[in-house]
Amino acid sequence: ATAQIGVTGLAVMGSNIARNFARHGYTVALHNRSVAKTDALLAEHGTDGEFVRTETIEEFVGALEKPRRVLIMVKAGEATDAVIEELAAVMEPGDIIIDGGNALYTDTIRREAAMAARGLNFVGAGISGGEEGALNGPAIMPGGPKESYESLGPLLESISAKVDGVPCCTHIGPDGSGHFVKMVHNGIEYADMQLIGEAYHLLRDALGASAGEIAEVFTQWNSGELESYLVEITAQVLAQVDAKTGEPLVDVIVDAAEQKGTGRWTVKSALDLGIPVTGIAEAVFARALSGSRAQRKAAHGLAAGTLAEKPSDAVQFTEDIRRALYASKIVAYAQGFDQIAAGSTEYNWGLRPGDLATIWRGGCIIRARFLDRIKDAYEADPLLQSLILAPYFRAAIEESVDSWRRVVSTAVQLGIPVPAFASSLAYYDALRAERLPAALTQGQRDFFGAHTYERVDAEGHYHTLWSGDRSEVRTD
Ligand code: NBP
Repeated sequence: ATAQIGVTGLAVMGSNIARNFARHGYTVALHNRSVAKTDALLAEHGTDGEFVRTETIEEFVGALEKPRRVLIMVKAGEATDAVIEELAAVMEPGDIIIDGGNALYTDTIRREAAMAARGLNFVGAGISGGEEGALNGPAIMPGGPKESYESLGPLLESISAKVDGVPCCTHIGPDGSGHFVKMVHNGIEYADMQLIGEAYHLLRDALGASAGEIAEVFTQWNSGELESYLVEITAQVLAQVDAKTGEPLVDVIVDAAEQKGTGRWTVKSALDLGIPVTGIAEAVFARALSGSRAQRKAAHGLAAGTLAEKPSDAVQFTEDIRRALYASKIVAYAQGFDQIAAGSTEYNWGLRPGDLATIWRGGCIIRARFLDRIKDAYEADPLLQSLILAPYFRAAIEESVDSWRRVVSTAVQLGIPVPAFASSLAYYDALRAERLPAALTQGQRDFFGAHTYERVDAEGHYHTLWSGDRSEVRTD
C-alpha cells in the first residue's frame, strides 16, 4: 500500500483532480469502472507524478495507505450510491470516503449517516471550478466529521486554489453542509450569470451596441469593483467571432439556456426554508422561459406598446447599467448568504459565512474581487442581519440606487425583460419599507380563515368576528 489518495471515476473532473494530486507530490491510486479511462489517463499524463494503476475495487482499496482516503468523482445520483456500496464493502472502520460530485445535500446527509453506522467516515465535498479548476486549483467545500478533516484537510488544501496564500478549502461543517453550500454557490452563479445577461441585453437592445463593443464594456468593467471570473469570460465570449459565418459567435448560438439542476435545487431548498432568493429564482425561471421555444415562437410579435424611448446618453446609461448590475449582484449574494444562514440553523451546522466568502475568492466560478468585501463584512460583524446592511455594501447600493431605478424603468418602457434586475430592486425596496401590504394580507386571512393577526400596539393574537358583530377578540 503506497498511495495516499485514491480517485475513482476518471472522466474529465476525476482525471484532472487525480493529476492535480499527483502534481502536488502525492501518490494517487487510479480506478474507473471501465479500465479504458484509467489507461487513457496514464498514457496521456502518466508523467505528471506517481500513479498506481488498478482494475478492481479490491486492488484499488488495497493500494491505499491507512486510514484510506478515496475520492469518488462519478455521475451524481445512483452511480454514486453504487460506488459507495462497492467501496464500503471492502473498506475498514476509520477509512474515509469522499464524494466530490454534485450530490444533493439531503443525499449526503443520508449517506453520511449510513456510513457512520458502519464506522466509515463520509465526506461530502462540493468542488467548484470546472475542468480547469480541477486541474489547477478548485475551491473545495468538504463537509463531514471534523476528525476526518485532520487527515484529509492537508491534501485538499494543497490542491485547492490559493488567494494571498490562503487555501480555498476549509472544513465546512457536519454531514451535508459541504454540498449544501456548494449548491447555494451554484445558485448564486445562476443569478450572477442572469444579471450579466440582462446587462448585455440592455447594451444590445437599448443602446444598439455590437457584440464586439459590449465585449469592450465588460473588459472595462472587469478592471473595477465588478472584477470577476464571470465578467472576464463574458468579454471573451462576446469577442469570439464564428469561423463559419464571420459573425459574433454569440449571435449564432441558439438562445435557449439549459440547466443541470443545482439552481433548481437551491430554489426548492429556499422555498422550504422560507428564504426569498428572488435573484436565483428569477435566473432559474429565465432559463426555463428561454427554453420554451415553441411558446416563444408562437408569442413572437406580440405588441410591446408605444412608450419606448431610448436612452439619450449612451455613456451615462452604460454607467447606469454597471451600477444596476453591481447593486443587483449585492442583493443576489445577500440572499444566498441568508439561505446559508437558514440552512445552518435548520440543520444545526454552525456554518461561518465569512469562511465561505474566503474560500470562494479563488478557484470557483463565482470568484470575484467583491468576495474580499463580503469576508471583511462578516469579520467585522459575524451576526450581520443582511449583507446589504454592511457599511461598504450599503454605501455601494445607495450610490447606485438612482441608476438602478433608471435602468429598470427604461427596460420596462422598452419592453426588455430584466427579471433579475427588477426583482432585486423590488427586494431592496421591500426590505427597506416601513410598512408592507402584508398587514392587509393578514386581515384577509383573518376574514376568510380566522387565521388571526397581531396588533402594532398590544401583545397577543387577535381575531375580528367578521361574520358577526365585527368586534375583536383576543385568541391567546
Ligand atoms: P460524469 O458526471 O460524466 O460521470 C462519468 C463518470 O462516472 C465515469 O467515470 C463513469 O465511468 C462513471 N460512472 C457512471 Br456514469 N456510472 C457509474 C456506475 N454505476 N458505477 C461506477 N462508475 C460509474 O463525469 P464528470 O463530468 O467528470 O463529473 C464527475 C462529478 O463531478 C459529477 O458528479 C459532476 O456533477 C461533478 N462536477 C462536475 C463539474 C464539471 O464542470 N463537469 C464541476 C463540479 C462537479 P465509465 O467511464 O465506466 O462510464
